[in-house]
Amino acid sequence: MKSRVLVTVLAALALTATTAAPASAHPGRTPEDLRGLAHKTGVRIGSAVAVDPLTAEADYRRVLRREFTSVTAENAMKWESVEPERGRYTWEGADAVVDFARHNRQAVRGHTLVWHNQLPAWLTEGTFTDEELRGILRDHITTQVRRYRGKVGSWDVVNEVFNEDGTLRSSLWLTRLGPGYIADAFRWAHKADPRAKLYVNDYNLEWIGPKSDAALELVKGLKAEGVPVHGVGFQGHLSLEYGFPGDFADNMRRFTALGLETAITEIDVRMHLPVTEEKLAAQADYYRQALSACLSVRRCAEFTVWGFTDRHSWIPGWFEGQGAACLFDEALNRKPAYHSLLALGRRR
Ligand code: 9MR
Repeated sequence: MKSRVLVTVLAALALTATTAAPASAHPGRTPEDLRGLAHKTGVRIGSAVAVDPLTAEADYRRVLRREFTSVTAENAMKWESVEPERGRYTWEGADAVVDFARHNRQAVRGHTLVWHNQLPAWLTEGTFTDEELRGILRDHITTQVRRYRGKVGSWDVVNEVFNEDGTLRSSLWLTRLGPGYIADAFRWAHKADPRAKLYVNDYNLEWIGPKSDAALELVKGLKAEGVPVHGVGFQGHLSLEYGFPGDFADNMRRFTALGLETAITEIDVRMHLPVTEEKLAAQADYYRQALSACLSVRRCAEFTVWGFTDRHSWIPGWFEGQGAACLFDEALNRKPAYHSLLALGRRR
């Protein structure tokens, strides 16, 4: 009995040693920037990156470099970007993001290997047999993961595979290859880079409900079969309209209990325009609660925003009359949401 207790204590100590935040010399101080927050909390703070401003805008690069410890290509690693014609790979955009990250000591999250969107026409309009299609998916995953072996630390292997009711989304992959395409994708990715952390990623997964229940069942099943799945990404596209998902942390904990990492992979908090101080304050509170949820969960590895500036955000193009969803405004001024995140570092 005694030795079991000792083993438990030692195991707990080992866990603490690998997951706890590094001790800070100034525990009571607010970190200077998000990088400081990341170092204090042990959670990577990332942003999605768009290649055009990365190439063209020095102030965009400056903030990205100063604030973030991780980057995700917003579009440049998607299938239509990297393989616009069968077997002809175009890595310029993806390489630009990875090179920037390496120069600035940032981690890279790979997004995404298998999705139903942003597929090239040669693939969606092609006439392939099921077996050919399976080979095409395997080659695509293998080529992309190998190219960035050791450079991309985590991959969103499958993205948005669920419907809201928890059934699997009908897609080219499901229809033609059957549900086994998910396990195959993880196995192929793992073979191409055995050290990369491999994730299931989705939106509207933040609260407990049919969709997150289904994700939980999926990863449970994959793990039981020995499929190399390591984490679940909660995109976190939130809106002031719908309220903050109050059970976010409890939900994440269900995944942690399976031995998985979690991450908030694409957070933004949109609002109906015009911007008011009240809305900015409410938005700050959503961001704060989301990071708090992550910090309260063991092995929440990353908190990534889907673009850091309102100057370049997908929201206005997709939700009419909405926007201002990011941490920095269009002129790259820090918004209340930014300060609400930093303040969480004070107590660490
Ligand atoms: O931000 C991306 C936008 O520029 C693209 O036009 C869009 C196309 O589907 O994809 C956006 O990113 C999505 C991400 O890849 C997956 N989760 C939802 C994101 C917002 O739509």
